[in-house]
Amino acid sequence: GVQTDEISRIKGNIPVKFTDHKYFGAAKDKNLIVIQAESLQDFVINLKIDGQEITPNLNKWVKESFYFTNVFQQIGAGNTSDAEFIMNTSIYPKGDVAVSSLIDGQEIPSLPRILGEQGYRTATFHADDITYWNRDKLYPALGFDEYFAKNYFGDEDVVGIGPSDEVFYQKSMKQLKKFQQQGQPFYAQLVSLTNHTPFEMPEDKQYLDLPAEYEGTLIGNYLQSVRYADEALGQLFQSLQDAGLWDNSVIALYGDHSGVHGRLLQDEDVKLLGDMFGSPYSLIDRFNVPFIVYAPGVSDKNPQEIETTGGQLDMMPTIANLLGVEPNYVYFGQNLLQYENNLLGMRYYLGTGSLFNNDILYTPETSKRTARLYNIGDKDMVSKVVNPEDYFEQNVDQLLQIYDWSDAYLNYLLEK
Ligand code: GP9
Repeated sequence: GVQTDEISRIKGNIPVKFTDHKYFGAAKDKNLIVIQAESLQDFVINLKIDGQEITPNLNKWVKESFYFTNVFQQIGAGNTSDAEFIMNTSIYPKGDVAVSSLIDGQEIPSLPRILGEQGYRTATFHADDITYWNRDKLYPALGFDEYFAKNYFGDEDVVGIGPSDEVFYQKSMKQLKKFQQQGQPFYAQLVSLTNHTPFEMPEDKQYLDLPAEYEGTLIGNYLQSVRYADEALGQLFQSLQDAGLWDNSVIALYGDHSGVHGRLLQDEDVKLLGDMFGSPYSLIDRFNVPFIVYAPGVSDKNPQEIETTGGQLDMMPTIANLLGVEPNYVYFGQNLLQYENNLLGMRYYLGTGSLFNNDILYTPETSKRTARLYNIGDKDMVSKVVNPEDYFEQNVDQLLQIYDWSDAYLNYLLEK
């Protein structure tokens, strides 16, 4: 649509047809399995502590995938549920209020709806109570045919809020196999749970041998918990292979939001992170979530690490393009395999008007004219006071227009 072209232009791209990309439809009619990984930050990928990988299974998998290394969270107060909303719509969330709390009976244009029109069966899986984050309203609004929540997953092997990721994936697999038997392509979203704050794992689920100074700290606990989440993912990947689903499914994974942040993060934790990275823990590290897309016959033949800056809004168009389905409504992200430039906003966790492009994160402080500026490449803070016009070709007000359009569109959808 016209507005989508205008959005591309504002981001600094020459608009091209969605269908003109070389990978458009490269994974046509494949199943789609999208894993939303709780509290997973990008820095753990390929990180080692005392020679031990934190995410050995993901590290292996990124080598046969498209791995987007500079994707940032864009959620608002709705945290995990906002991430689900963004993934399935490519519309900006509200910010200071969870989108799901405003939903009651509306029909939101979405990936489940457009895949449903293509003959896909759609389902979403999460082991918490369905009313948490108003998901009993959110999922039907997003057009999922079915959802599987706490009632289905039970209370076996509970860690923290719910059943362990191992149980979650095993029980989800039972349904995926049923879908497979019915011969209809499916879209399944799996929203994991175990790697949730405070990240305290029972002894038998701790796989890392941590250096003494990490033991019992937020960072040590987070690394153990992520290591467990990765172990469970490794089991899921094996099950998908054993079931014969690996070769006919696009499998995508992303982090919903940061895990190490806020009041729990003590000075000693920041130091431990800096020691591991060899550079200070910055806002870039905090908001950078992994986004990984595996498309059989496509990404495995030409695996890539893609550095284009992206946000959670970009995940839906990127995946839809591979599947060969063009969204039939206004969306605000872009296919990250197609466009090299980007411009995306974040609010709530950073002041409204915070923007990322390929080079910098710009975050206004007291006014639009003073800001902190971080370099995406080396993650450092560049300067305390900057004039955005020196860093963006576009005028900042024009950039913020994208928000206004997204908000106006969402308000219209919510009022219907
Ligand atoms: C709750 C779970 C975690 O059901 O998804 O949500 P969060 O606290 O991360 O928003």
